[in-house]
Amino acid sequence: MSGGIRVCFANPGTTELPIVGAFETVPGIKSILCLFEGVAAGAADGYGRMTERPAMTLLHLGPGLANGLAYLHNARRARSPLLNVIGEHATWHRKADPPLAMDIESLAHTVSGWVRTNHSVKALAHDTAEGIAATLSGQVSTLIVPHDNQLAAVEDQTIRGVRSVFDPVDDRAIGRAVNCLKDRDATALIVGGRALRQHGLQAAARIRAATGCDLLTETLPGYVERGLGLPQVTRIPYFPEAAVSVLSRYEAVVLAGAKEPVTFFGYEGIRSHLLREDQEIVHLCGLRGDVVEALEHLADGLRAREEAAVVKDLIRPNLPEGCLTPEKVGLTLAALQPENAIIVDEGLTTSLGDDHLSAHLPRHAFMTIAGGAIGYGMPCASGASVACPDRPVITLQADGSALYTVQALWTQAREALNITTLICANESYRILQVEMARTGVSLLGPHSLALTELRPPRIDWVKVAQGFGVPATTVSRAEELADELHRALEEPGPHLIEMRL
Ligand SMILES: Cc1ncc(C[n+]2csc(CCOP(=O)(O)OP(=O)(O)O)c2C)c(N)n1
Ligand SMILES: [Mg+2]
Repeated sequence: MSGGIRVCFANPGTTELPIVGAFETVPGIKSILCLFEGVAAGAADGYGRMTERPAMTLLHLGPGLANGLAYLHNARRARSPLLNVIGEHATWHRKADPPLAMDIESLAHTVSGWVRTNHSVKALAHDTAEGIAATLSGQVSTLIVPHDNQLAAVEDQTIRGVRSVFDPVDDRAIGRAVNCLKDRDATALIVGGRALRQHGLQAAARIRAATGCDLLTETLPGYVERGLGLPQVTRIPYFPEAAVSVLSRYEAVVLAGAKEPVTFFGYEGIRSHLLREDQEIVHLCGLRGDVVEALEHLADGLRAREEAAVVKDLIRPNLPEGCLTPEKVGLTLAALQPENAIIVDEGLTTSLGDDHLSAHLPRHAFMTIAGGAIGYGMPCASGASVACPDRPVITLQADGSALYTVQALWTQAREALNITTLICANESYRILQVEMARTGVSLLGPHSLALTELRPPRIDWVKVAQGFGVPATTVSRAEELADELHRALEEPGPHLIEMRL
């Protein structure tokens, strides 16, 4: 019946109550209450990133979906499989234009690769199967089900034919990539999407060993497997000058499951596209293609050997001491993160730039904000932990972003999830201050400060966390952070550590 769906992150209303009731009789789907639709969407995103299988959200009409959109946007950019199920008013009632009525489909199209309103009970199992299948190539599906169709008896409850469909590998594109990597001197392979998981990365490492190309990825990949036995993949830097300086050294780049790199914002005098016109770009496969298979074909086409050069030595940094800085936070995390950790990075200005340590650390999963809509960290960590309850999850969480979806802490406590949240309490929207400084503003005026400082009043993160049922402490020195992180990782259940930066 469930078509492979195991978990539903939900915030239901009256128009979804028949589905809530159905969970009582249909075994196999765990329902998890999230106290804001953005938390439900972000959690389903985290679940999808970890498992490559969709979780379901259950959202209430247009307003419920609207509340989830920012985090569905991140899921779309992360290419997460995710199924939204949204209740609609009963078909006969919709015409009356009741207060909560809204154009749900229009909202859904902004984030979904597949959208359907169910028009008959007979088609419900089929619609659900198609919606789930569409998620499997890495996209959001939205199924809108009118209340009367939810209530009607369904004869055929079997959800059949849930298969993933990738575009076939294009041999001519493989040939072009082989020639490009052989003939050109300075080349880069930019990998994205599913290529950032073990098999794709191993194929990429073979290609690098055979051709000497560099391995790069997008600035904000949705999911990367990192650590011993995997090649280090360099993220293209966030700021355009640094990104251009990394990319300008290549004669040619091959894009494998990644889009052509562009700047985050339009900065005066800087091109949107980070590659110059004279740099050759070869598209190995489109975003809907099977990028892992394409990379394996490319490696074979280059006669790349199986044993590729990957990092094998564990190197942990020494634990730093003294007042906490962003750099010391990164070092402490690298020194202590356990085998198989899941690192959810929304540290923003506290986390830019400690990637070079990661290849020598134990295996871990690493996730970023992908679509840039802040507040994804704690929800995404929640979903990742539901997907992988035995793996320790560490969320590096900027303070301003945390406040968008802070209710995720309650779900973490209720579900007893093994998540340690490290709040980067710099008490400001620091990145906006950095961006203002980039435009030449050296001293922030009162309006700029009013809109970028998070004090007064100071947010007391220990009380906030405790209020949601999560044990919490505060630290301001690196030694304290190491002690508290160690303790939090030892104890089951969620913890929060406020890092005063
Ligand atoms: C949903 C959404 N709203 C607003 C923004 C604009 N924005 C980007 S970063 C930022 C502030 C981030 O501050 P914080 O999370 O404290 O990180 P810091 O810069 O201090 O490291 C804002 C408001 C956004 N990217 N997404
Ligand atoms: Mg901040």
